[in-house]
Amino acid sequence: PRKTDISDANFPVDSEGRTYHLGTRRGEVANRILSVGSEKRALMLAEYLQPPAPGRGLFMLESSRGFLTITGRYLDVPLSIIVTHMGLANADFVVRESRAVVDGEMAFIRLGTCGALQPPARLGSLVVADPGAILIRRNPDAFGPEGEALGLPPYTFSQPIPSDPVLSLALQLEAARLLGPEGVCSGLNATADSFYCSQGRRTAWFDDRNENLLADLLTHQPSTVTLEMETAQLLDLARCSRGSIRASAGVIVLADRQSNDFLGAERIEQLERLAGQACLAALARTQLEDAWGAHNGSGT
Ligand code: R1P
Ligand code: URA
Repeated sequence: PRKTDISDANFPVDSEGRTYHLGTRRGEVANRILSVGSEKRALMLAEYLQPPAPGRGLFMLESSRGFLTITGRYLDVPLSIIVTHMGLANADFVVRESRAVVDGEMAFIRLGTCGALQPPARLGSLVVADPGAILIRRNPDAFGPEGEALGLPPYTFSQPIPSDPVLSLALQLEAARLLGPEGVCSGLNATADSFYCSQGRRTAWFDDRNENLLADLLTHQPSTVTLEMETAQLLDLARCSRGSIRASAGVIVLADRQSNDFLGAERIEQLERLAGQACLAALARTQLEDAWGAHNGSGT
């Protein structure tokens, strides 16, 4: 979009009503959103969308911060795919700035990748975050001069944050249809604020004090099966959305944290396509108070 001045330091928008980081405005975003971690995944899944209106292309807009929004239809229902990139802050931008330009109830599904801690999550399966996700945060105070003396824990674990049961079930059913029943399972996810230290990965360069992190995590929540970086933020915002957002997530296991195996690139892409279609179908088939009107965006 054209650069215009920003107003309102509390919730910045430009003179066209475009949000500060995603760059979208009312009419360009649907109330059903598939949030994905990479542009490659988004463009691949956009192949399954139909245009928002006959005779038009898909709406596509990439902001100056690299957030790509693609809006079209799936099963004739308006739907957006948004590249969320990685981490808690980016998930926060996507949910809050999309919420600001959409009327009516919204549904978000995240399709991501993850590491597996224990069965039933296994390499190549899709794990639906049902019952939800916990948040693991590094605690900087533990690493400061008084941290050790005070016995502060280097990492903190939140209580589980629930996913929407209707959306989660819809995703499991659609995924079982496309991946086969043995290709999908459900379980508690853990979202970490780093790929490295707060997921228990160890390197020599930093004092991370995370030797016992995965064991401590399983003591805190024995049923945790997956580790990734966004789901808990999405679920927390949905829980706090005054009933205006339903959210769930499915994550493809590409790293086995016990055997250290990693899934091949070709298989990851196959699974992204199938799981992606399951997410799109679950979003399209979930009933919402749908106030999304005719598409009036100015995309390509
Ligand atoms: C880390 O490699 C990234 O992969 C996972 C994590 O949550 C993090 O974003 O998900 P995505 O594949 O959706 O990015
Ligand atoms: N994404 C993560 O955040 N962790 C993993 O182990 C794999 C993918």
